[in-house]
Amino acid sequence: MENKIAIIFGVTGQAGSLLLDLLLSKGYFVYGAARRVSNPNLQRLQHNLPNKNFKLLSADITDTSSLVNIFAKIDSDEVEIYNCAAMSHVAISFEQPGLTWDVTAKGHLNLLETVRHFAKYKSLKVFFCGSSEMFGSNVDGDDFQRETTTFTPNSPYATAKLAAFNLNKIYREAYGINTRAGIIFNMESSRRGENFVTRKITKYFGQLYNNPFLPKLSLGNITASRDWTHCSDSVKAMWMTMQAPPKDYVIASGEVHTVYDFMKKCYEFIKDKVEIPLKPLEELYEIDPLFYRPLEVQYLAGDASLIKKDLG
Ligand code: G4F
Repeated sequence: MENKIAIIFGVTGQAGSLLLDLLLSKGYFVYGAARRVSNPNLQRLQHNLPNKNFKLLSADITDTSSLVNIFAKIDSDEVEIYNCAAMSHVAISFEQPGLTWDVTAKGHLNLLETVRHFAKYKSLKVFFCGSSEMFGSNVDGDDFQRETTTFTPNSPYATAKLAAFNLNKIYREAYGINTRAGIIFNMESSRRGENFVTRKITKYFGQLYNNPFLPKLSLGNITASRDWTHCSDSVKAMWMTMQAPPKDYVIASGEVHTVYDFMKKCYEFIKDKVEIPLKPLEELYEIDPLFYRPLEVQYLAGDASLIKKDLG
């Protein structure tokens, strides 16, 4: 039997690289599209580089011609396209809103336009990584966010994701493009970038294990609540939506914790394992306003019952 074919944009990131692992394990042939950078950032997919079912291609989602070049190279009539490419750090989007929009919003538009033209010759399916940040601070009466909850984005990042999410829907309805989106709540793993809060905290406590005299950990708003899912589970959900008719789904755990709770859990995890007793938790961190955002999403809680009902 022939391999199924997939393209992952943003393959060097956390979600893209875990999706690559999943698709290769399912027997796909995968093209990974990555931007050329002077310092190679292939750590997350190093183990897959020798795999004969994986080909790394140079492309940038902000450059439509590079997308056309990729699609023209792929000699298959049926392709699954996953767009995980984004400027994904919410705080940084306040400092670099233009770049955030170029990559996250315009980038997805470039992809949709390219797919629209190639759809005449090939059967292409698209998945877009939308974000729970699109809800901003809006929750339904039961304190959950779901597919029907009104979006009230409050960062440049969230507006860019919402623009792309809306375009994705418009291209499905206007041109019949086989495209769907996940409204994805926070995804975490050991591959998470170190400037996201869970990895920043786990890295600190990992180092504290070896050196109990580390300087304090500086954090921002530790009262924020997030719905965290292991990213391997989130990418599995992405793949499942791709096997079903095109429809947008919340991808979430439904479990909510504060950043402080997360840190406390990490502290408790290593407390009994270290040889030199640790200081009390309250003496190990400090609040630095540098890590506050101009606007904060204080609470995210996803209701994933629709995807559970439709796709199990
Ligand atoms: O880990 P974070 O930076 O993730 P955030 O902002 O929730 O965004 C992530 O999840 C979104 C989905 O909901 C994605 F769309 C997005 O791409 C990204 O993957 O921050 C989590 C919370 C925030 O409330 C933040 O203010 O932690 C708070 N926080 C407190 N101290 C901190 C810090 N965040 C970071 N990054 N660094 C801190 O020192």
